[in-house]
Amino acid sequence: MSEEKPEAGVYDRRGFLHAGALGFAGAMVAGNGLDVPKGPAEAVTRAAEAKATDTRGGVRAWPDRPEGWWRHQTPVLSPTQAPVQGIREIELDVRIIRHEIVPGYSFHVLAFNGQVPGPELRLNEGEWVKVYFTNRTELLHTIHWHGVDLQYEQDGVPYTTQHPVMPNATFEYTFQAIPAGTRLYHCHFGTPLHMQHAMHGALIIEPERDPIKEEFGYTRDYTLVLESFATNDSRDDLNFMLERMKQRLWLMKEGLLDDETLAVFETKQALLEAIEAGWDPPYLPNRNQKRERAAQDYNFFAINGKAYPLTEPIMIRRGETIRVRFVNGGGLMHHMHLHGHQFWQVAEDGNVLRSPLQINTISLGPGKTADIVIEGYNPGYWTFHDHDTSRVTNNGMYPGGMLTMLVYEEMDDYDGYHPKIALDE
Ligand SMILES: [Cu+2]
Repeated sequence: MSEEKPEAGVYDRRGFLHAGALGFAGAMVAGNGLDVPKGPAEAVTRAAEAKATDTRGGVRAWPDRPEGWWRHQTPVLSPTQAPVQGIREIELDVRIIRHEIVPGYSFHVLAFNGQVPGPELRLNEGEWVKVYFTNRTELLHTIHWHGVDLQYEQDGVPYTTQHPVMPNATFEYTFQAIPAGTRLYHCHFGTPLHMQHAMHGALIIEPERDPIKEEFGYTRDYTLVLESFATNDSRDDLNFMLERMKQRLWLMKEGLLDDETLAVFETKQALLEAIEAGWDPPYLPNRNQKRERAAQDYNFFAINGKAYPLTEPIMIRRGETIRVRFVNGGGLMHHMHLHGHQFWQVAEDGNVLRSPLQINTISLGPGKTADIVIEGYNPGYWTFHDHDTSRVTNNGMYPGGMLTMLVYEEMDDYDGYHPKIALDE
């Protein structure tokens, strides 16, 4: 029979079932030929093996910790206190490239080190890092370190904490990697346009002791950067911005660039006086100037730079536990739903939750990160996708977009149904 699943009925549920839930879970799965205790004696043994706090839909506690263990290190902050020796050095640049998001379609993006998303940066909590950021475009940029407790002048907000990084210039960011957790970095200049033209990446700060690792013992660690693109407008948007920047650079070279041209004022009073004197701020409708748009017409949705069917599957084995880190680098809300499993949310915005939460759909607003742990107890091919199904499309065609799969390695040997590549259901 082709119905044979690999080792069906002998799933290793140890650690997944709770003593208190055993009767219910046993009754629930008995009719499905899945794993049930063979009798009272075995039930008692399994109950003893099961973790006291583990139950489906229930709670799970972290290992015993001293009071206040979840509080993060106090940052040193000032880069002047950075060590001269042993500081980690990272080079990042930004350039314009063409990026293929689905087979046969590519578009222009602003890419950190020529990659979409930018390279994943992995740091150890408390270590000092120096990031040399070089601008290889004719636009202006900065880098914001999202969720990092650093000195404000390293925070990458143009005209608030620094001047934007000019074409061909290099800016040095120096900070201590605090606090631990799944975080992100992104451009903060012309943010609606630049961040959503791929200037985003995962920033993972590893703690010295990780309660998630200690409690769940996961073996693989995946990062999924969620992205949304408005490719019909991107070429026009980029060209318009390049044109505007060229004008500014020419004016600057000629010594003609004043506050009003730049629309940057030293003080609020200076702005008010300029308006009083008849200056038109750029947001007036009668200026009729095309600007980067905060609300765009998104038509492609990606995970780690690729839309389905180019998305990479998440691999797992029966009995294995894996960690998945979500980083929402786009401008939309996403609701990632995994079929056939309850997973544990263990962290949000990089910070470990007071207790893990068992769910099957995780919602992330723009800039949010979340860490989940998946226990491999149900072999198969399992769809994992944004449940806002308008984002499971490529340029309006379903299926596509923000869709990947949890794949059990055992399925290689399975002679039943295997997934096809569908592009137009
Ligand atoms: Cu930028």
